[in-house]
Amino acid sequence: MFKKILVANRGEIALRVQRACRELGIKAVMVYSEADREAKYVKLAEEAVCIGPAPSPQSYLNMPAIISAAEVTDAEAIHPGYGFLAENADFAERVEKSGFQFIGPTPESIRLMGDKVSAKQAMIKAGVPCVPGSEGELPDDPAQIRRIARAIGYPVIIKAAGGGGGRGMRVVHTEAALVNAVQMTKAEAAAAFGNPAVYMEKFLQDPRHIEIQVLADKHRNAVYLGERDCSMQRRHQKIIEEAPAPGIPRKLIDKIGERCAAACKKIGYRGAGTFEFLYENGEFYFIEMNTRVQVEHPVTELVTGIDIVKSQIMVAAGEKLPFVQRDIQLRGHAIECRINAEDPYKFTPSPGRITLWHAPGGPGVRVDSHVYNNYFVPPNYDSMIGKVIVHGDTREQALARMRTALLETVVEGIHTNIPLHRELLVDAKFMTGGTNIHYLEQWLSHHKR
Ligand code: MV4
Repeated sequence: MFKKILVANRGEIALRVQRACRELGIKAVMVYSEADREAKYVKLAEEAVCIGPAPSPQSYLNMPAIISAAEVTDAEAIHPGYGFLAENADFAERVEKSGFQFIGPTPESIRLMGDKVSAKQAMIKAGVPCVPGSEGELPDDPAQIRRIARAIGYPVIIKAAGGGGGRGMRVVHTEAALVNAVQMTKAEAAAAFGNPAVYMEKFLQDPRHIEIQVLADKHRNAVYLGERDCSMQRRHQKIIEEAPAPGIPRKLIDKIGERCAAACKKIGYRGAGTFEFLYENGEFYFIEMNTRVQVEHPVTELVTGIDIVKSQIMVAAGEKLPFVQRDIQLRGHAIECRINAEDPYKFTPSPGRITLWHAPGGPGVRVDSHVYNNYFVPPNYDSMIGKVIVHGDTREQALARMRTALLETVVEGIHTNIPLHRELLVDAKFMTGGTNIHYLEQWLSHHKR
């Protein structure tokens, strides 16, 4: 096992990885920007290295600074967390070329999944069901483009191979708008991702966003850890996630999960990963794979009892997964509410000093946050300041525990989205379960504040 790991991230996930290291008896080296100098997880660390000024391009995205920090502290491995460099294949490659273990998949896997066209082709080959669409990249010939769209049927969606997470997509409803839309998307993709390649899919109108968590080791063992429902989102920012997904037959999830685990074995995937699906009319359609630990991993940890971050570290060190598929049993229901420093209805960022912080507690309540009394939320980064996660025997119990937890939570000095969460937790449709990806935006449009 590693003796020392460098944590190349900030905020709640940096603290989450530090906690996993402590549990494993591994020393964690924290890196921090000038804006995060006062963070408690930095003070709490036996070692910490300043990697640059507040703007992330000069600190958390600064590859030479991070690799140098690993060199001077004699770390053996680097955990990238999520965001920043977590899905940067060139970073993973530079980490390994410098003699460190990257805690995540190989650069080849990251590259394969980073290109959404090659990702989809790999998944089709591995037997994972995908959205009907073009066979790979779209050709330039307008007649061929029209032929492909006719075969798929309108509406279609044009997506950039270099995109993902909602970037570089365009919905097309008619043939009249098609060729221009393809050209526009290609031009935007070339500018944004340095890759003009685009592909086409049938546009699904009212899907849910369901994702499957996987874990794989370096010995071709792979398991799936059930699913998460991440449909409650606005502008591709998830705000509530839960496991299991309400109302989806377990047999169907198991069938898809088996395919995901088999795909991992087939491509030699290792580490934690997430297969993102759209779910509509009882069918799953793969859209993308995330090659990192995700913000919402705790709901899966609570229903499976498996520590995903510890598992990432153990498999990176070459250990075999200590469980097989039949060992993985789901228990109860978990819900996560992301707490953002923002206006709850206008969504404008609300950085600044937190004059009072009181975290909730009690049975089945978990708080993943780096925040404390008098903490200053820097304006330079993502607005998420923590997550409240609850576990109950049933979804109803989890909902009740979340309502109590958010009633107990006190954040003064800045605005947060807690008032929005409190309203959603008593919303009749959400309480029934199974709302789709458009629900929150529709709800907001007629709950004007
Ligand atoms: C789609 C889709 C409908 N049909 N693909 C957006 C993020 C990216 N991961 C894929 N996305 C979508 N792809 C087809 N063929 C609708 C979305 C989409 C979406 C997906 C998941 C969660 C939220 C979303 C919000 C808007 C659109």
